[in-house]
Amino acid sequence: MNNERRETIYNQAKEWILQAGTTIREKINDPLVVNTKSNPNDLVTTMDEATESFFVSRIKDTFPDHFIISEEGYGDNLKSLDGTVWIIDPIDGTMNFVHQKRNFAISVGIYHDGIGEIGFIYDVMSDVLYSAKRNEGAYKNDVKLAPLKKEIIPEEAILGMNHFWLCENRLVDEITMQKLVKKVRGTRTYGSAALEFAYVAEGIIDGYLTMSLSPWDVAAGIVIVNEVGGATTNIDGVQVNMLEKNSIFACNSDLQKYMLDFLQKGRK
Ligand code: 2AM
Ligand code: CA
Ligand code: CA
Ligand code: CA
Repeated sequence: MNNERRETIYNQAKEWILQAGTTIREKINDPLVVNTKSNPNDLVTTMDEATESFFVSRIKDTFPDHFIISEEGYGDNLKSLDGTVWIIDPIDGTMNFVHQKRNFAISVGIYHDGIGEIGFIYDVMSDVLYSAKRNEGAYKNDVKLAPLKKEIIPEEAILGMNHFWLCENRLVDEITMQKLVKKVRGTRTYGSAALEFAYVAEGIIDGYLTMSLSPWDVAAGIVIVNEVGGATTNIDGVQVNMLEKNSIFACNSDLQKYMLDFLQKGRK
């Protein structure tokens, strides 16, 4: 994708994201219709759907040759990442949106022929926009994020992860995960994958570990974390496939080898 084209798409995406965020803030106290999807904790609201539909209709009008992968069903059913593909989560952290009215984000990753070119993660209620363009660094609002510091050791690391890792699970035995939780300085669970990626990029957590996420949960975060020199793979150290669900391990690259070795010890 040439730079001029990318700049146009970046500016347009940013405008729509800020606009969608303003609408959500204006309606944050309106009565909500909440439905469930795969299980009683898997929520979707009319706001998730309206926000996704807003993006899809704008993109289809303005960039009719672009494709869309998105959570709530308004996008395309893609078998390939050829061309320009917007990978959108209209509200990441729907449970937080419903229960807390904060700590959720709009996540938009824009890929061209499978390469992440642009990433946006918008913390709507805080009005903080994380953004990145490939090879141009990552930003928190207008401030450039520093490259992640290299000297981090596990004993001084804070990891983002949810508590299901400590229950019996299909990926890593829970004793190994309990050892990991005791080894590191601290753990955090924020409830929005996109925000956890943004926090890794900002350097306020040192890694983020998750069992199974969809492309829209991670597409923007991967672009942003890569731009500060972080590592973004699955828990086996393999590149993430943007057409499937993946386990995820995003981190300061200094921690990567240690953590991947640790996880392999308990890998099922
Ligand atoms: P969502 O809010 O867009 O669904 C919560 O721990 C994080 O995991 C959120 O980023 C959430 O995204 C994501 N997630 C992915 N699949 C989920 C599911 N089936 N149920 C709840 N959260 C899910
Ligand atoms: Ca969801
Ligand atoms: Ca999500
Ligand atoms: Ca979502």
